[in-house]
Amino acid sequence: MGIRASKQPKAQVLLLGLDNAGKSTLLYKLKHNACVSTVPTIGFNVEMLEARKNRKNVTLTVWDVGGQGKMREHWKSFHPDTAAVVFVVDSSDGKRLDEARRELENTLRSDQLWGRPLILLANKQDVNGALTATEIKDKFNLRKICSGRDWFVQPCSASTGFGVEEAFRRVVHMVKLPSESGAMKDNIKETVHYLRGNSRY
Ligand code: G3D
Ligand code: MG
Repeated sequence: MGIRASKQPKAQVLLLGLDNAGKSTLLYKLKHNACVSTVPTIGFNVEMLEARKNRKNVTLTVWDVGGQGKMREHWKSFHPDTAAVVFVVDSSDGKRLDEARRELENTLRSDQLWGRPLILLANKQDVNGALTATEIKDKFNLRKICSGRDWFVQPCSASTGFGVEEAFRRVVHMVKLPSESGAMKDNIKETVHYLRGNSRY
């Protein structure tokens, strides 16, 4: 089983967004279909999710990196080998939209993320008065800041599960699998090692 698993195509997905956007809630909803109570992520969470793509089993390694101000400088440590970026926005928090947009723009400027698809999740759609996915798309000027890459905006609620499966399907559809020659090898151990070596958190 271990041998078969290691031959499966793998890709790394980076789950980003401001603190409190709902990243960890989303990750655990995807992994366990459960609504778990979260605490602010200090450092990162990582989960491996299985999916089917091109009639093959694939493994997506999803990194959920803490979104608090001091953590954001570490986001770039995760850029190498990222095959898709999922950016989670709290659609009910209009006051922090500009801050979220700036962080997304900074992320997309990274050379290491050139051409990688972006899936923007307009989360917390269950909250009354939440901005719609279209409003967020327009406020973020996504058409402009995503030129040169595939992108998609998905409304969802990590709490209720609304839109979460669709979001995952979209990620699987858009993620570019590394060549099976191992050009982008599974590097959880290496990345953890790197982060520990550079860690100040
Ligand atoms: P983060 O990992 O992006 O920092 P969390 O965010 O997943 O820790 O979630 C932060 C808070 O938002 C949590 O509430 C969580 O329950 C809530 N949340 C996440 N997704 C949704 C959603 O879709 N709808 C609503 N209404 N709330 C959501 P607490 O109260 O535990 O801080
Ligand atoms: Mg978190």
